[in-house]
Amino acid sequence: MIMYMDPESLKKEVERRALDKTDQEIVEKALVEGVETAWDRLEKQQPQCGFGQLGLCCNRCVMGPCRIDPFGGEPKRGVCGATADLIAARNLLDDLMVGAAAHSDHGREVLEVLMETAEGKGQGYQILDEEKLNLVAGEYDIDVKGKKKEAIARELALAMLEEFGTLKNKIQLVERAPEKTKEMWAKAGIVPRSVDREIVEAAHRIHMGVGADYINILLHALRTSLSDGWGGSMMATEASDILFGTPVPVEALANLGVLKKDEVNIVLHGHNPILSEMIVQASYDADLKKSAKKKGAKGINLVGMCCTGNELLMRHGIPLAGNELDQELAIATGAVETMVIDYQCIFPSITETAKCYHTKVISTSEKSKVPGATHIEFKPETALDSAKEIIRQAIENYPNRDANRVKIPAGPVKMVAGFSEETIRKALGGTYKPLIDAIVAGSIRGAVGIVGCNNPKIKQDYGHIMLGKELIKRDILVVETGCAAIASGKAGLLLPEAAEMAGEGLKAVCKALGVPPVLHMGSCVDCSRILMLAANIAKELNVGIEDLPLGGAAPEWYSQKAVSIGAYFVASGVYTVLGLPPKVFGSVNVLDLLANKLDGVVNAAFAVEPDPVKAADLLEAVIEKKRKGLGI
Ligand code: BF8
Repeated sequence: MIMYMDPESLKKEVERRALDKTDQEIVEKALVEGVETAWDRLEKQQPQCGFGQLGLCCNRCVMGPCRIDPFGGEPKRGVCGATADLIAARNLLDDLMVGAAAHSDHGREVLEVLMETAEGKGQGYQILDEEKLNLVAGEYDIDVKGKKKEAIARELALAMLEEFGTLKNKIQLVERAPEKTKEMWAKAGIVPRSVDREIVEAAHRIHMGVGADYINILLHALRTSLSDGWGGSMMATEASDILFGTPVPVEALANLGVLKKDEVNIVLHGHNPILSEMIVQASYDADLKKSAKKKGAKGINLVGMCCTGNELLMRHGIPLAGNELDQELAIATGAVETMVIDYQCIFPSITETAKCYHTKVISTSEKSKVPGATHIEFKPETALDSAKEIIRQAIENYPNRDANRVKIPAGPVKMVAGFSEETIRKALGGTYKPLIDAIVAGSIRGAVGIVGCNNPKIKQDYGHIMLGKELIKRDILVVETGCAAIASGKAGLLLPEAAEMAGEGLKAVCKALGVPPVLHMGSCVDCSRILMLAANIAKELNVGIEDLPLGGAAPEWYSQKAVSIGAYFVASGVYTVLGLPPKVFGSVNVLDLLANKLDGVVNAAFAVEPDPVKAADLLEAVIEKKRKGLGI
């Protein structure tokens, strides 16, 4: 279907949808060719349900669905008697626990692969970071002396897998937090007891007739989020580093221009690196390269999308095609032979988009099947064989590409990624002292973690880029993960030269170290790297994370995982600004708790501010307040 729009309206619509010029080119192509995207579907949903947006719709049981009058009229209670406060709090916990479950289940799968690798059953896997293996094993009291790395890895994988349902009533990695922060959690009664327990208990607590006190429900939300940030997500990061290597700075390219006109393009989309790492390995296979040539292609071009993309970027410099709203645009270039999906943040309609072109979608997880996709199931024992089969199918599909419908934007942007916590620490000489000195001297005022997604309710990347630029201008260092980091890659903020956009103090520090003012720290589970950065700085200063001049922001968030990340930032003492409102505005009490009262519990709270300049004002004010608190 071709869509007709007068040139002026088309231009306006394109500019309304995306900030990046290369994205705009393909947004326009999709509009002209009538390829439906998330922006179109958002439009078709208007007006969206007001009760839902306010968090006042309860669809939890079959006495309902119920809704509460937001203006204080009738009905004030659902059929069961639940109030607006309870309904909004339960809905929020529901979203958060789903997000925590997604991150943590991802972590569990990486640990299972670590286990199989240790037992010699994983095909193509190796233990690449022995230093980290030994360090983490030490935290679990595993004696490493005289043992082979496989034996250590087996014991460690078992110990970490045990964390999911541990009876110890504590998660080992939580011990990494500064003493003062842990005391704060103990006082609030939110120390996470095990990963699965908090998630299952959250599900229990939101069942009709269990928790009726919104405060109690929200405190459990904080505990559940901590079991994600300091548990499931942190284990995902650590196990991935042990298997695939801890990231070090790496140069790469970003935006849709990384697709190639004369090569077999394979987009790796989703979150878990366990299969995509094998696809990278398989892509070096001489026979596969030969068969690509036989089909008329010059080579095999792997590109990343979303957090699987971030994982591969951080460890191999695989180019990034884009972030969440780029998944349909990548297909709309007409140049993608195969999109390989694992799970999370994959549009359920991605196969419908693919039908508009020759693109084949290959699903790989038993948990994440999509109608219309070819399913090649990932199993650690046959991972490399599956990876080769996926590439083979992509090569087979190359001759089906219609050259007349291909448009690949010119000019991918250079970037530097790979800033793991360990890399940052090593670059500073093994201690955070130089960074702390710069913060004390005031050349760096503080740091903000910008994380999270795209959301078609906001011009793609606008929130991330405007806020990032505004913060670095004010000498605030920015660290990023997820789709926020990809946005910065596309915008050129991940280059040392971007220091020119920073204030004088930050610019001088970045130039001295040769680093960008915005540091790419990885995928969304790697928000745990941000936690470790904060924890290690706090420990050097003998304070809590909640005392540091830090902030968090999720300018374009959409997902349940982002709810969990935002909550564990706040629960860890990091004031966090959201660019879009969470679905709680129907309850004045829940809102007051999240925006104000939490401050008395964890020395941090949430704010909502869509305007990036005003969001920067809020973050700067908190950073200055915390500086004062530290006497600097
Ligand atoms: O986990 S930032 S859209 S891709 S949820 Fe998803 Fe959001 Fe992107 Fe990565 Ni995170």
